Amino acid sequence: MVFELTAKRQGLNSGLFVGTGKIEEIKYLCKKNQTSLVIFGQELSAIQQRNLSQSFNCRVIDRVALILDIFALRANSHEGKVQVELAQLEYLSSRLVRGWSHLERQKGGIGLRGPGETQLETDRRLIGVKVKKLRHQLKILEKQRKNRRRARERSGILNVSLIGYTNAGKSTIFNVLSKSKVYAANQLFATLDTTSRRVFLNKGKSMILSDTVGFINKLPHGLIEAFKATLHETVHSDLLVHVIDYSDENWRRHMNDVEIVLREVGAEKVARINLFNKIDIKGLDPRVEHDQCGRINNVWISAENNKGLNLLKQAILSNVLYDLDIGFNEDNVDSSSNSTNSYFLKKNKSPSTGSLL
Ligand SMILES: Nc1nc2c(ncn2[C@@H]2O[C@H](COP(=O)(O)OP(=O)(O)OP(=O)(O)O)[C@@H](O)[C@H]2O)c(=O)[nH]1
Ligand SMILES: [Mg+2]
Repeated sequence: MVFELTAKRQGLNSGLFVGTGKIEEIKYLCKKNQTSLVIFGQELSAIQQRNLSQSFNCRVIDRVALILDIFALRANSHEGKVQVELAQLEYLSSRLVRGWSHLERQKGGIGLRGPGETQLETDRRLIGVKVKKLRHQLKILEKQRKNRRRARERSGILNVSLIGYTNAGKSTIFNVLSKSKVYAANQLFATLDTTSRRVFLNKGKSMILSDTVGFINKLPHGLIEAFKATLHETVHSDLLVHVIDYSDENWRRHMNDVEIVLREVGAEKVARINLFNKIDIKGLDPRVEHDQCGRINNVWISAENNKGLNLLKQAILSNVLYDLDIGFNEDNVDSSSNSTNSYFLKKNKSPSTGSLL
């Protein structure tokens, strides 16, 4: 990155997004640094993007395009790729506006175009066809995902999802707990695909732990739409572990951003544990806090240094035992009774099997 600028504005300039003074400043910097790309940290309209690009004489992209680009780089699985492509096409179709003169020209011709169609109409039609195809593919994948989830639910085992702002340390925690090697790195959206593993909590008690895609402030709506199936996994969890980067000075704001996405996917009511990670950076020791009902609702850990992960397991069990109305103490956790495993039978079977408890 060559330069970074911020601007405070009361109202937005509809044609150029920022004021003419700022435009001149950026223009000067672009020329001086021979800049090839300018990224706006906000969402731009197609017209603004075109006008800015013409002013700066280089490519201009907005926040949504940047996030989509990162997602496209990280997509590994077939489903991930389809989801990202769908979000990209939806974004692109909203960008196809009158104003790029070549799109307005009428081009009859052999092959793709119908007679008299403008380039703009052709592009829209082709995108529409592709979007329909991708949606259909996603529907099939969603069905498979649903079946897998049902099978998991039938097995009656506790489902716990690690959720949170991107780069908070979800995958690192997942790897330590499940002894896996999913990709964890100091970058945005390192994880796109949900990975699930069985993790043992204590003597014979276990859970299915899922590592999920990270959230970000103002996650583009198109992406939430495309990733709905993946995000809905969180809605069907028994418990969410909200991972927070406690070393980040903006952690409160990030927590709030996560809440907004959870609300958007309908997961705001799922039971929650707040997991404050990276305490090593702040030189703190692992600890827990209880809520009024005695459940552990806040845990401080360092996944990197493997400190406090047992406290997280205890917190998960305390929530499960609370649901079972058993109450939490170390005896319950360590006893060889399989009461916590029965929790899932209670949840998923008919009332008559509740006696299994
Ligand atoms: N110092 C420190 N660094 C950590 C800790 N936990 C994770 N990290 C680092 O934080 C970075 C992000 O970790 P990830 O586990 O990939 O984060 P994530 O939440 O899965 O991120 P996304 O998949 O992008 O949403 C990595 O460089 C980790 O090494 C910790 O406890 N302490
Ligand atoms: Mg990750």
